Amino acid sequence: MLTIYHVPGTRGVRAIWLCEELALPYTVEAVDFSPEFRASDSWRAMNPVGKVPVLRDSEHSSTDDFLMFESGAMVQYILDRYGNG
Ligand SMILES: N[C@@H](CCC(=O)N[C@@H](CS)C(=O)NCC(=O)O)C(=O)O
Repeated sequence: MLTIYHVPGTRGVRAIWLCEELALPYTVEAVDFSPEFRASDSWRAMNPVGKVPVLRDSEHSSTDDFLMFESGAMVQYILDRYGNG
């Protein structure tokens, strides 16, 4: 399952749009866009540069979830892994 940590009106819509186009199951988690939250250790562990979006792929491996940032890279990842050509 793909989870997109997103703030409405920001770049996370790129990954959301692609999931819709590919008819992939995904969920959207709302992120607190405040500078304080984005500076927090918990968020920096998910996105070291403190921005949004973040993508989680819980089916990347049998042991660990896969986390990534950079929306353009997310699009490429989703296409490579789930685009089916
Ligand atoms: N190149 C990054 C840019 C990420 C980015 O700048 N996100 C904006 C929202 S669209 C953000 O978090 N801005 C807050 C900030 O720059 O402090 C990507 O495409 O994911």
